[in-house]
Amino acid sequence: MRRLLVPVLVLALGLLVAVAPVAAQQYKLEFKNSLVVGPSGPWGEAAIKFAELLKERTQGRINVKNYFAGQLFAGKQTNEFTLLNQGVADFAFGSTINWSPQVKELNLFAMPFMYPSYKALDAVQGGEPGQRLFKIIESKGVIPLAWAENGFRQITNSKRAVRKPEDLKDLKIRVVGSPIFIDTFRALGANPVNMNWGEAQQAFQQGTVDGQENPVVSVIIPFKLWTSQKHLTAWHYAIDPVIIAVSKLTWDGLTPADREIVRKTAVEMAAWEKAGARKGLADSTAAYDELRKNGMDVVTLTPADLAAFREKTKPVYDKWVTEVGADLVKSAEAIIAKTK
Ligand code: X2X
Repeated sequence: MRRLLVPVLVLALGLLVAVAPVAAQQYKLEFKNSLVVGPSGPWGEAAIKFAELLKERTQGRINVKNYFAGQLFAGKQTNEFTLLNQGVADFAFGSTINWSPQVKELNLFAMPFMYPSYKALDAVQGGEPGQRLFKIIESKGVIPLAWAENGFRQITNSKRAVRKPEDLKDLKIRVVGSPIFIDTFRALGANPVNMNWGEAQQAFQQGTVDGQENPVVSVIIPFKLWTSQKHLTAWHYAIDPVIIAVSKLTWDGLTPADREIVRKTAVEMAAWEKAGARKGLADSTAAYDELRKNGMDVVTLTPADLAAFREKTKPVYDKWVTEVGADLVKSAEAIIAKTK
């Protein structure tokens, strides 16, 4: 009897270890989260809260370290998706623009003058196109958890007020390395140049480029772009969502209970961040007032002004319908039309 007991106990113990969920000590000590921006502004602040909440909610099992300002991808922002796919980054709070070289369907949000309102954007993200995009991302080894936001992108420059396409003529405008932006700014008669965000800030200071385009609350205010950019035109020509995502390699290593905590926390943080990115824009003029207070001149456009920009960029829109996928664009257009 006694002879039997020991091997049975050993066997039982072995089984217990084999079926036990991944224990805390089996997780790596640090999960890396990638961001292109710094810690200030809603985008960075949401990442800080995300790390704090995950640590608390998993009793320290999931310890996220935020790598701000493109540290993980050495400044090359269009590499972020690949890092996630390879598991070099565990998480990212990533702009869809930066991921669009690997997921070309994400150019759906950069189609010139497609989104008339936040309502239209939310309906597209919450509807069929949003679900389809999440499936495409997942098929590429990245698990998208929730839609957050950089925001509607507005044009700024150091030279002159922009009210009509001709005002952009020959202005050297920094854009992200996603080809749709080169197409759009060429169509408008400007001189677009690709540049990573880190280098771009130096270029603004040195005056080697004239302008750029970025959202007011998430980027222009936290980065104090008024130190180099005098004129802003609120033309809402493209929207830039942020997706909170996790590498599939990382996700597969988490227990089901921890995955649930991660998903829930990402959804909460995305909603919090989206509200922050829209604050002073959707509900008041506070964000524009802040720019004016800092010496910027803010131009708003009439529907007739906007029509001139839309007309100039129509060939770009038409070209990118095919690049993005006609089906996907149609699906989004139908949803947008219903929100008007
Ligand atoms: O580089 C930019 O312009 C930024 C910060 O908006 C993105 O990451 C797309």
